[in-house]
Amino acid sequence: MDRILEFLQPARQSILGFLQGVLGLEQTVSEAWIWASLGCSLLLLIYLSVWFLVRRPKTRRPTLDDPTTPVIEGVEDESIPGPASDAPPPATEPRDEPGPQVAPPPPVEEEEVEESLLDRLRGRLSKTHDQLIGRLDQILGGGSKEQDLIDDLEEVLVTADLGVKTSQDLLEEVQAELDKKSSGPVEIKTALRRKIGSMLEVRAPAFHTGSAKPFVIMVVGVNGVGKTTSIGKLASRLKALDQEVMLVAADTFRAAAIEQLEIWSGRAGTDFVKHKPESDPSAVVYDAMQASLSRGTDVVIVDTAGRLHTKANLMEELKKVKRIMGRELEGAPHEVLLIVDATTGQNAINQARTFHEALGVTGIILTKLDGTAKGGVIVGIANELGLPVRFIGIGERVEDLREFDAELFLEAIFGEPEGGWVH
Ligand SMILES: Nc1nc2c(ncn2[C@@H]2O[C@H](COP(=O)(O)OP(=O)(O)OP(=O)(O)O)[C@@H](O)[C@H]2O)c(=O)[nH]1
Ligand SMILES: [Mg+2]
Repeated sequence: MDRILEFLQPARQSILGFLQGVLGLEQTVSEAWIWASLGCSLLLLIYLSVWFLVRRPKTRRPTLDDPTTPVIEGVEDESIPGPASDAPPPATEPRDEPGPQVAPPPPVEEEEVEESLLDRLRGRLSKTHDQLIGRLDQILGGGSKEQDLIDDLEEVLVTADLGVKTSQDLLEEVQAELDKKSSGPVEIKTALRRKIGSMLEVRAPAFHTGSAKPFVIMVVGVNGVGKTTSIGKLASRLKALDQEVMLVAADTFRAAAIEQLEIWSGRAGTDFVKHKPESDPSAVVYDAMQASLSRGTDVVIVDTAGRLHTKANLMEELKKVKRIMGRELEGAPHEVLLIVDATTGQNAINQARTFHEALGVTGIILTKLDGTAKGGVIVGIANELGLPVRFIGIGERVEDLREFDAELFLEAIFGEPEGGWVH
């Protein structure tokens, strides 16, 4: 305290001189004025310091402008105005064509009600459950004759978007069960559950990013299915596992698409490679491959277009992008992930077939399973194309991308089996 008073002495003396000499105030009045004004100044100083600390912008995320890396021509990564992770996403540009609007990543909610994985999945898949199992229960409990039962079941399976072939396969299973005569509704339902389970268990190499460095993931799918959003969520998952991730904006169709990926990149804290809108996607990928190889990136995730500016065939463009990856790194891309929107229903199987024939898809991410009754499409895709479902999207938040677990999925859809769960 003495030190503070000593420090304030010169200020006190000069104000005292001013008040007494110029204004002619008495000694006691002048002293009161001095201490009041010094106190106010101190309070103002404290207030300004706190305000400055609270409003100070957050630290920028890391970018490719690391001085240890050689400058890569065409990689526009310096001075990217990355948004603060908790700032509201900026407004996005209007689309060049009609289609789903660009969705900036939703804000990260810090507090979430504790909910088990199964409960959450059940909640999100409730419409598919109602469409498939709710109706199934009605039919099985209705005491219909055998042929009526088969007809009704067929209708349920087809309208639940399992696809014609898959529905037929399942009906054969039901027929075999009915032929046993001793089978009732419970046995039929159990047989269906078992058969759907075996359809979902596709034999495929595991999704293991450690098998190559960098592990290159090419993400494809028609526009609006959730490619960019799924990439953002996947990047966050990988970053949480301490992987060095690079996101690549090879969907150059519109500026907003690049911006959207950049926001996700900022949130997850990944490297980011982009060119100008409308530039050649292959050139972006070439730069990204070079950069990731020189930096020792663990995982490179490439966002691609669902449509093009030119009349060029989308599949031909994507094949070219894929070739560039393989040319720069043998074996790349290590995973070609097809994003499929569950709400598309039956059409999703056709889309998947087209992409698979052109690009050799290695896995599926099925998005928007929340709020749709068409979740059965997952069974059709797995069964008809023999492609593994790697992840499912059950919402727009980061944590809404889930590794696909066939058993958990069945539990969520079918509900508790006879005799309860074995824990
Ligand atoms: N409800 C829900 N919405 C999702 C899910 N995944 C993505 N979306 C939403 O789907 C919309 C389209 O997602 P994008 O990631 O922009 O799709 P895209 O395939 O990159 O679209 P283009 O870049 O136009 O080809 C956005 O509004 C997303 O928030 C999901 O699992 N559930
Ligand atoms: Mg996109």
